[in-house]
Amino acid sequence: MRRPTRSLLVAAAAAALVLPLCATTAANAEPPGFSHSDKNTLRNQAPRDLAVGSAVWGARDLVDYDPSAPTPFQRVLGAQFSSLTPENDMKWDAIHPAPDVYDFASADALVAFARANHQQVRGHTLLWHSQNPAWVTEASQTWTCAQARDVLEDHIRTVVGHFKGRIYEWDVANEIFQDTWDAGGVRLRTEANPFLKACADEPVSLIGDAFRWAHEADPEAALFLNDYNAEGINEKTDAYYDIAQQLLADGVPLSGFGAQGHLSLLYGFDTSMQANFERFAALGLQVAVTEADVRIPLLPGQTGPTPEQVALQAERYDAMLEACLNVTACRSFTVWGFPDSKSWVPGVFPGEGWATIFEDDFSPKPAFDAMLQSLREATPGISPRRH
Ligand code: 9MR
Repeated sequence: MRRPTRSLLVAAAAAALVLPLCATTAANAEPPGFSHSDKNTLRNQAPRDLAVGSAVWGARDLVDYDPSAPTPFQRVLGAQFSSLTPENDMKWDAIHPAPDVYDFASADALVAFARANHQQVRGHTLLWHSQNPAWVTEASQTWTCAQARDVLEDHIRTVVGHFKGRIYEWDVANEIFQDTWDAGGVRLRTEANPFLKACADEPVSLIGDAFRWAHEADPEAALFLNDYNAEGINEKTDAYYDIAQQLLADGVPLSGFGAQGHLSLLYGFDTSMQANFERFAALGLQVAVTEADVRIPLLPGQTGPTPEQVALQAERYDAMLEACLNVTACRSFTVWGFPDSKSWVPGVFPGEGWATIFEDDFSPKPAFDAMLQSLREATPGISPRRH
């Protein structure tokens, strides 16, 4: 438990009165003056055993990085977060565009940015049904399981090996279970995922080997299962709980379970999130919030979120962070990019948006303020950054 004692809470509340919050309502042309030494940043208020991260798309936002002249976005990214997740740069279509071609350029730029800013990197992702290159989609039509295994093994050994020692957590298997509303309900994606499809007779064996190959390529990295709609206790997380037990019983080097945390104000918050994390922690696993964002739906005629929606968004972000802070096995909490103009949400959910914790001018939203305050209360004072 990382919860503060009552007296620490009182002390933190008193400190909050004298320490100016970096949250302001002013719309600045320049980002607020965040710096690595700023006490009022997420990374510097986080408990020492919790990385606070953001997704970032290296190919779009980091390849031009000049440490002596960072962009406003890069300044905030470096100052606020102790961990980065490549939003797209380590996915198959980006990093393995042709059978014999690996392209590490933008992922390397991301890792270089992280090193320059004393940040860790979460790898994302090695086995997924989406964002596979055309050559995989085409070749997989005729794969035997042995062929699929060879292709996946080469990919995992090459990619994980390339970044050996520079990635602290890898999302090895992403979204491997269907949703309740998919045909067949919650079961392994043996149709949409080309690798699981080729090995539909023995998918768990393939998944286990994916973890084994990754572990052999980088024994220091913590290896995760990761999915959406996986915050609370539900049919999908029951399936993950079962497969995690099975993999562990088989001696598979599984280290953790990640709940992505893509929420919408259209739905209520599942208060069983902490209990869900606790049951995975009881298996000896780490847990993580890997892709947090909270999208806001607008009614017809509305041009922006209401103050009530913004306040509710802050509550939801903070509820996810609290679930993580309350479980010691939760070692990383990652938001899925910022500011709103860089978010994936409007492109996928028409009518919804405003999902991140920073305004487009990088002024912090109430969600940021709430998270900063919770981190401050969890461990009063400044915790050393993780390196
Ligand atoms: O944010 C990512 C977006 O830029 C891509 O276009 C999209 C393609 O599927 O993937 C988004 O990230 C996803 C992540 O990799 C896995 N969980 C869901 C995320 C949002 O779709």
